[in-house]
Amino acid sequence: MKERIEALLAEVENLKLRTAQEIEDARVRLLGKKGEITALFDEFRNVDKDRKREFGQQLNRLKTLAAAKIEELKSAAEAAGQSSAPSEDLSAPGDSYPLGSRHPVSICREEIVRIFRKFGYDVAEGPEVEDDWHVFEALNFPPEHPAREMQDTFFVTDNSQKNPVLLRTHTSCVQVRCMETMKLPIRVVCPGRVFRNEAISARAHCIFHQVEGLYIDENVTFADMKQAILLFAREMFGPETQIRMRPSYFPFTEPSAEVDVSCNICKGKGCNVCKGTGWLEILGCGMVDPNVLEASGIDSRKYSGFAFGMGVERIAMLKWQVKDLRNYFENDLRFLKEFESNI
Ligand code: 2NL
Repeated sequence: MKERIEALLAEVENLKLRTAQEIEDARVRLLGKKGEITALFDEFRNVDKDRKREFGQQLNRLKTLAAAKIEELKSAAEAAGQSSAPSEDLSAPGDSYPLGSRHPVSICREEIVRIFRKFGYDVAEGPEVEDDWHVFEALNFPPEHPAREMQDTFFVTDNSQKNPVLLRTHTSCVQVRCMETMKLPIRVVCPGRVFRNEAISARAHCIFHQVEGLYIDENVTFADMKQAILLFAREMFGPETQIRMRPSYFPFTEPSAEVDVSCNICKGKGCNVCKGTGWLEILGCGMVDPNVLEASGIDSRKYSGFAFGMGVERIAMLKWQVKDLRNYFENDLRFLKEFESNI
């Protein structure tokens, strides 16, 4: 018995194990139910009375030492990154996360802005919460114009007061700020969110997006505007695209026009998207009214300019034949995922 205790003591002293599994195996072999040290305790019952004290002390020392050694090895292994849990498979592929996609309205807005930047226009943004001056007064809206009523505009302050605060109903107010502050000549596009107090339907929403443009210099003519819009339309809808202009009215331009592009689905033959006409309306435009130039401190005898505005949701509807505007605001993943390839 003495030799076996001594042999085991020496073995315990020299234990050099690395992995959690090796350490656990050694613990079972020495201290487990059928382990060697446990077996010695069983034999201890048969030891002569006069040697019991001596062997008892040695056995207890062996057991304490073995348990301490196992604990020591375990913490050393854990510190070296070997937890007692099964180790990770480092060659396994990483977790995959679903990729988002760009919103069709963002894709369209960026495409419009990209084209005008290429033509040499700057990009300007301004506040969504504006005052009556920048949204209506400076743009030649008469005092009784219906857009100035509660039914059409969201007011932030009482609209019976002078110069009330409101949510902008178009991004022209950003261009008014450009005319007030920028050096002439001005070439600028203003993308942004606008707000109208309207009932939500397939064709209207109370929040939508516009891109407006403004070009002011000496001797700017209607022909310059027509050419700029034609070049834009061909970049946006393809090199075969034709445009036509119909007379229209806006308080801030004179003369004013609405612009249609030839339907790129039926190539002008007539289909259900263009409702058989062969044409699709894409924007409104006109020569900036002299009153509007003067309101922002620009000499209308020296300078002239053109301006245009378009609804981004409308352009995106035409581009992808989306029938219901509400799709753009609901963020239903089944709809958004259809634009993944346009990233
Ligand atoms: C449309 C029509 C238009 C403008 C916007 C404008 C801005 C200034 C001066 C004059 Cl600062 N005009 N903007 C001009 C004509 C039409 O928008 O149908 N938009 C969705």
